[in-house]
Amino acid sequence: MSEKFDVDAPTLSRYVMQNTKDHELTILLNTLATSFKLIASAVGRAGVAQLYGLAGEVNSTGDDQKKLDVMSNDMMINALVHSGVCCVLVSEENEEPIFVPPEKQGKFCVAFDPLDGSSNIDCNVSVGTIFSVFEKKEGTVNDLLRSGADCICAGYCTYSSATELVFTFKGGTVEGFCLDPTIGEFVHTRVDMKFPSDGGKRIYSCNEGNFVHWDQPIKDAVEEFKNSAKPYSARYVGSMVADIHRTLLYGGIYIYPADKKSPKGKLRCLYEGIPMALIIEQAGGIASTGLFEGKIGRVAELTPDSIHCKCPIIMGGPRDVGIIYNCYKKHGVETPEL
Ligand code: AFP
Repeated sequence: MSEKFDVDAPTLSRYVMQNTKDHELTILLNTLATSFKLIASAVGRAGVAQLYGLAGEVNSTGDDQKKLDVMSNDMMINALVHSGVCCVLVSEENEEPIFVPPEKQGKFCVAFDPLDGSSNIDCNVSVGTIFSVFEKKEGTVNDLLRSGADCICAGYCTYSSATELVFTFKGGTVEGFCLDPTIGEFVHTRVDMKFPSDGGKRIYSCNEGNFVHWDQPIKDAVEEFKNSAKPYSARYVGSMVADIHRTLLYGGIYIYPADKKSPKGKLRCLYEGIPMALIIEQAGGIASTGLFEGKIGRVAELTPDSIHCKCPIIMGGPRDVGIIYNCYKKHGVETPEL
């Protein structure tokens, strides 16, 4: 019987309670986990519940909102507002920040993309939620417009063949939890996740349709990936959560660089760049901006100048980020030490 039933389930709540003495942070993570269960359920039932398709609105970033985008957003906002531990919320789906009513306010500010990659949803390709957490200072949006170095917790949840939550506390390890549908709990399945130290699988991941817009060093590096003695495989889902989850587990490199068409890149700094950078770095990888506004820096050190601002992203291990840096060096660009 004990082979089939876990009599000592290492749940998310247990992990969080054991690893932080902060009760409000425990409530926050449980609240987030509840929203992820709700979103997973909606994504899983999208076909039968006729949730595919557009809601008829355009979101803060100019994308058409899907019905599931709207639902996922409502699920997260309702859960976080009523948690009693949040103060300011920023969602990809809302142009303006959301201020929690004073009687329900707590000490956290949370930025999130409730359903990232949702243009993939109607054909059942993986989607995910990404979040970053900051501590309240003045209770305004400025609390979120701070360096990624001030982010106290970051993570993502992927809705795919399994629902999996990966998160890290500032300066901590990266931990993975799978939703066990038989008990409705996230169970600790990946302990101290590490980016493969040898760089892992030789995979490059990017939207190569943007090739003509890229700077020469990025074009050269991608050509090098393809033409090396052992050519890299191309893998690109177009859902950041899926592409980063694969990169973290298998290795390789994921890039969405700044280019002539999008000088700041495409991805959103607060709820895509910074949280993913924290996870990649704390798992032992590199999260670089590539050449951005005249220099190459760490995504995790960026300070967003507005809640929906963008940033370029180059994420991988030293083996592959090094190939990109060498291409920059050949064009006279100073590169950080790896
Ligand atoms: P959607 O949520 O509109 O599908 O955008 C997804 C996303 O923000 C990120 O998850 C992907 O990695 C990236 O955009 C894909 O962008 P391209 O379609 O330009 O490749």
